[in-house]
Amino acid sequence: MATGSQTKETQSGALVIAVFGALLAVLIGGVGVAYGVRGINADDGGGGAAAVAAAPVTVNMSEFKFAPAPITVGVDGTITLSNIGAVAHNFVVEGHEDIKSPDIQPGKTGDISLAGLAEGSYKVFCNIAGHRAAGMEAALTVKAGAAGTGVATATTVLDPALNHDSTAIDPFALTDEQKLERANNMDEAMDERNLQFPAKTEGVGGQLLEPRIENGVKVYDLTAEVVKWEVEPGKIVNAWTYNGQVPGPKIHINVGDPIRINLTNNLPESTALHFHGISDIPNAMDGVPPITQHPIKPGETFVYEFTPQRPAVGMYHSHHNAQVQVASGMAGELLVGEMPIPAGIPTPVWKDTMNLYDAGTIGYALNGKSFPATAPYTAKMGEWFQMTYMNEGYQIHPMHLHGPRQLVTAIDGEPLASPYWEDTVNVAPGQRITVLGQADNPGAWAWHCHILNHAEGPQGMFGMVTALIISEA
Ligand SMILES: [Cu+2]
Repeated sequence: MATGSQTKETQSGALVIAVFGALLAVLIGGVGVAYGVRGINADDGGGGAAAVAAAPVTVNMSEFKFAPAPITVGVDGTITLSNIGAVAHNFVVEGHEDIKSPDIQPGKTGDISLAGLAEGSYKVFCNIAGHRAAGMEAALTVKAGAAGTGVATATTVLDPALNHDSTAIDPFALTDEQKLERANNMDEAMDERNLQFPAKTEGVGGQLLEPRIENGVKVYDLTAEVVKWEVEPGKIVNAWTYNGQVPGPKIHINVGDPIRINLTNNLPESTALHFHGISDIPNAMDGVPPITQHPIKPGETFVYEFTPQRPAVGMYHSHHNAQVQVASGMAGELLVGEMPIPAGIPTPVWKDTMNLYDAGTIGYALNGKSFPATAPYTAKMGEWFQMTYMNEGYQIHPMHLHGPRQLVTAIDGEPLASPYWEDTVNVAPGQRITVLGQADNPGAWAWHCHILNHAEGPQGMFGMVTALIISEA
């Protein structure tokens, strides 16, 4: 009778309040931080009329430096920060941490006012984890009448072939020795990042969820909640999750299993759960507000109940404000039955799923983690393995495995009559593509999205990159 009903979870009311209290604290904290940021001109309204504002100085930010460096600016000056790099950067004055820009995304600019900073010498740096250590700091001189001093040297050379290098230096004009030094610096910065793989982070997504059996029904409890999630070392985001995991817990059932999913909404907004790829579902269980159900309000629990009669490679995900909720984590796998293995191929030693993320708070990631925190896969020579890609992002991702070829055996859970070989498998948003591979060449093989700005830049590898490590049998 509970099927499809929306009930207030009175027992967990206290918990809901506690969670909301915590969320509120986070929100208030966020506001506090925002107010703590000084002098960021969102727009300035045009009517700033700052009495004697010095002319702005432009500082380019890239991996991992400020240019020009040193920076000279007049008293009460303003610096225009321009991120010409490939990842977010910010600008903090050491010892005056209230003078801090927000994180400025690649391609964006923002102004920071140094009003109140007395004449003198300072150090500035980017406080994003690892950036200062990689060299992203510069000397800053505040000097009366010096406004504009920095501008003259801030020549911008924007050329992708130069790795967005923004200094006034033309790398092609360097001496051989200087070129080598430049290469060494860049390679060292890349190594520092790349060699962390596989880096440890807090939190593991996609853990198998065991059901509770009630009168022959497999019962699963899912809670939609926002948690702190470490995407890569030091990069902690507000992830929108099921049970605090990105991706959500794995649900594996057999064909004909009656299942019940109790979804409790602890989000600060409504939600609903859709079972993507499970086609033989009662319409009322399809999870699409307002067409098949009312949105599940904060604090409410909705019960989904159905019995799949066909094998399926499904994804469960939010179907309410999905652009935010799904992209920021709220997705998981729902597998019904087993994918048949083509004749002549032995049973794979492992079957796994790679959930592709590319947006929201998670960004470019495999199974909720971004390189170097992605998990490597292993196999011994001769072994077969099965991977199912599931795309929960906004974009297509051509998934490329070095070494073993990929035998595409199923698309969206439908086994192919004629499986085919590819080394790069396009996975569109919403698609599930299943491949088999055989460990046939020992070594550590890169496994990554081949849209290169999802995978590798001047700072090294990032995002949608992992590895398959094949050892001798
Ligand atoms: Cu991609």
